[in-house]
Amino acid sequence: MPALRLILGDQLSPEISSLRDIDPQSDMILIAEVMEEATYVRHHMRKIAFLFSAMRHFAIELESAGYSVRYVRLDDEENLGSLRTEVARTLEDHPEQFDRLVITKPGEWRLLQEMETWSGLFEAEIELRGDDRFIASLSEFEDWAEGRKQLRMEYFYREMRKKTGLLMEGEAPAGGKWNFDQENRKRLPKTAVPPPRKMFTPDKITSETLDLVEARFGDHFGSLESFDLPVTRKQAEAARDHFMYEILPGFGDYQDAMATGEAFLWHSLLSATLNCGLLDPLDLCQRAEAAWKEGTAPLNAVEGFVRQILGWREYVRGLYWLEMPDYGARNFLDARRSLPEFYWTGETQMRCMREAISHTARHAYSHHIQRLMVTGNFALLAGLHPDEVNEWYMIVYADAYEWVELPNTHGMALFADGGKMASKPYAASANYIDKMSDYCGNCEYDPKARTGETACPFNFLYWDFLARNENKLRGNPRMSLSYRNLDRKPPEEIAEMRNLASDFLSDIGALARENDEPD
Ligand code: FAD
Ligand code: DLZ
Ligand code: SF4
Repeated sequence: MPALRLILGDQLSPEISSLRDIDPQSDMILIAEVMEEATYVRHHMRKIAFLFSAMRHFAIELESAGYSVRYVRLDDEENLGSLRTEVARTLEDHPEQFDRLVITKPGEWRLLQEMETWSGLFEAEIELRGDDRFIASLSEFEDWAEGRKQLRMEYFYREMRKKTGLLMEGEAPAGGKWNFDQENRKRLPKTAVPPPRKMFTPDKITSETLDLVEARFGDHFGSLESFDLPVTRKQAEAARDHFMYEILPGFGDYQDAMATGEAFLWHSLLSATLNCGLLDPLDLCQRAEAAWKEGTAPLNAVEGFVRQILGWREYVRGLYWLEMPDYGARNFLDARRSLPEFYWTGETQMRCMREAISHTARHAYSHHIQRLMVTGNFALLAGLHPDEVNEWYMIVYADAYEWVELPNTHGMALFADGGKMASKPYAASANYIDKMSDYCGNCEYDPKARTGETACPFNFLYWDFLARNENKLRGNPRMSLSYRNLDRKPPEEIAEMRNLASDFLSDIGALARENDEPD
């Protein structure tokens, strides 16, 4: 039965389930750049350019392998603007040729829901296949989650280590410990120089894509300047190998560090190519393990890296599909303020926020601790509405798809799921940022001051956060130390900090949204 096979922008893997039984003689692959996907949120310009260029290169890869590919460009005059209409147009252009439309399920609930309505629209039978480019299947995750009150990543991760045998010595974890996190929290020494990165000069295809994005999406957030991302499988593999040999050895030590002007440090920068299918997660973990076995990278670095992929990445994907469609609707802390403008402009006196937002605008990237403990922590402390914060994270990062963005933002950063994912909110005062970075030394605010003109906003917002959410958080055993500290503060100081918080939030335009229903 001849089939039309639809490949989405984040399905750029030749082994994807929708291509598995392809017949090159009779079947056709459809890949389409469409306005609907490019604008359902106003993605960062770099993210669109990266993905369109990667899609175009993937089409060539498939053609070179002997497949028939219909590639629809965004500026194709006939382009009807959505995946559904492009499927319809292809089927109309090839009457009675295809009995089946084969698709690997998309990574976002909204699109899956839409595709599930397509069967009434087309004569071709629709076959939606599972996405098995992950190490754990969704049913494996469901089985693990079944009957558990709390879904802690650490326990899931241990199961995954046992299942794959990665970093295992028989039944025991390599090195006698499951987790080397304690060794991975070093502050960056002044003399440390982060390693140089592999950069990829745009070829003709990428240059054309950059022109298209500038013309069509020039008013979206971010910049296309010095575009150097890997867009082919070969380039993604070169970036992967560069990471494994040159960068992985230092990955662990400075995993939580932040430094002025340094966007990348020892992070892998592999998430965008991994999430769109140019790299494979199990292969990455195996290569990292091999580096440890060959003695080129220490165990704390390799375990830290493997945990991010085998643990966190698999876990958030399982959680997303387990909890959708309701996951994003919860607003446990009743956070109601709107996102201040500086999340888009970076114009704020808070040095740490300026750094994180400027890296984000420039690279469509910032590393995990900037996402979690700077922009995420600020949003949590300020009580910014989860819908607005989730949308910002979906827009600004080249690696953002809802299956991975939503649990990280809604659950981990904002605690909006009430503790499904994290055992307590990742709320922190300036002390944490000061410890893990050199930002505070260059800031107009004083990280030690809680009150007064130069008090760091992370301080008074932190205490305001604890006081404001007391009803919901005091009973959490992991918050007891924080509340004991709050109890020790003189009431006048708390009142002063709460006033400062209120004035500050008004000044920056983080205003309470009107007409919001309580959770
Ligand atoms: P590295 O630090 O080198 O880590 C290696 C790999 O591990 C990453 O490439 C990534 O694939 C994986 N990984 C690490 N942490 C996580 C995690 N928490 N969840 C899932 N995978 C992880 N990651 C995304 O891929 N897309 C997102 O939209 C996204 N949104 C986030 C939003 C917030 C608020 C937070 C706190 C984290 C978010 N993350 C997201 C997770 C993480 O920050 C990024 O995966 C990481 O920063 C990507 O950079 P890297 O490739 O250099 O990662
Ligand atoms: C993110 C994105 C963008 C910007 N554009 C397209 C596109 O034009 N065509 C396409 O097939 N996919 C695109 N994508 C990726 C999809 O949004 C992604 O496949 C879904 O969100 C499911 O994860
Ligand atoms: Fe950020 Fe406060 Fe430090 Fe300034 S003093 S960099 S605002 S934590």
